[in-house]
Amino acid sequence: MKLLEGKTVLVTGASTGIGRAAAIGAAQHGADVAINYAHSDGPAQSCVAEIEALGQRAIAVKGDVADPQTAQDFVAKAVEAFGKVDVMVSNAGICPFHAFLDMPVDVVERTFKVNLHGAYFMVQAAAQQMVKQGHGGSIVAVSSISALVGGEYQTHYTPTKAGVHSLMQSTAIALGKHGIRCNSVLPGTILTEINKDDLADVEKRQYMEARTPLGRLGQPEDLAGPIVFLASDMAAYVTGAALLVDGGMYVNLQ
Ligand code: NAD
Ligand code: RM4
Repeated sequence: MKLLEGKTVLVTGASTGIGRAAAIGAAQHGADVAINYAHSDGPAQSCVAEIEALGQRAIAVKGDVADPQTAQDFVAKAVEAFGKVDVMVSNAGICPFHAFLDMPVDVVERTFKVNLHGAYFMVQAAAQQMVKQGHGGSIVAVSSISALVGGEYQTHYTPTKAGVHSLMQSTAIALGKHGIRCNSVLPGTILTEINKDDLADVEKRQYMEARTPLGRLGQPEDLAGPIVFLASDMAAYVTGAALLVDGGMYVNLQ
């Protein structure tokens, strides 16, 4: 059964990792997909090609989510290509691991801007379009297990992920009257570019694996199903919710 037939899905930061898996998962479920990406064209174009090979339409729009204009531009280009926006997956994020006491100001500011301001303006731009269309929609933000727990080298990052989680709670209220649902997924530790260097530390990686009841760290594709579900009408009465997708890591105290 295809869950997103006829829908237009937008995904930020979708040339790699979780965003890419979500974009391809949406296409496998019958959606046309617009992806935002920040850096090199190659991975974005290969994501577009993968979606087209599935028989769906796709466009890639370059832009830095930290700039509020990027959100307006992304939504406008998606509407130009596909006529509407049904789903926004706000996924783009960075986590430059760094100790707290000597954290550079620019690293803090950039992390806040990309992860939190970026999500805010993307969600707002998508919601403005959905309200104009008048037939509701679904917004899924990629928060994190780190919205609920801390990280020694993530003091600039975990507040942004708690912020994204909180943003979905407030927008669920603000947008409910328009039939727009807002939820977040909270991935645990997923093997992607964002933590490649951090997990190159074998001891740390083994510790994270041992904390995970399902016995392995996640793959980007582990997020595709939960994101597609929340995006789809299967989740028609789900809003303001947060879904941990972490192999059980969060509940594993002892
Ligand atoms: P990733 O590095 O593969 O993906 C992040 C994507 O965001 C990249 O494609 C990157 O180019 C893009 N991006 C970064 N800055 C951007 C900007 N300014 N504008 C537009 N795009 C930008 O890593 P990932 O793990 O797939 O990360 C995706 C999301 O998942 C992030 O928000 C991250 O916080 C979240 N997350 C990841 C994990 C994990 O363990 N990997 C766990 C919890 C949450
Ligand atoms: C997540 C979580 C993971 C980490 C990534 C970067 O939110 O903390 O363990 O690897 O961020």
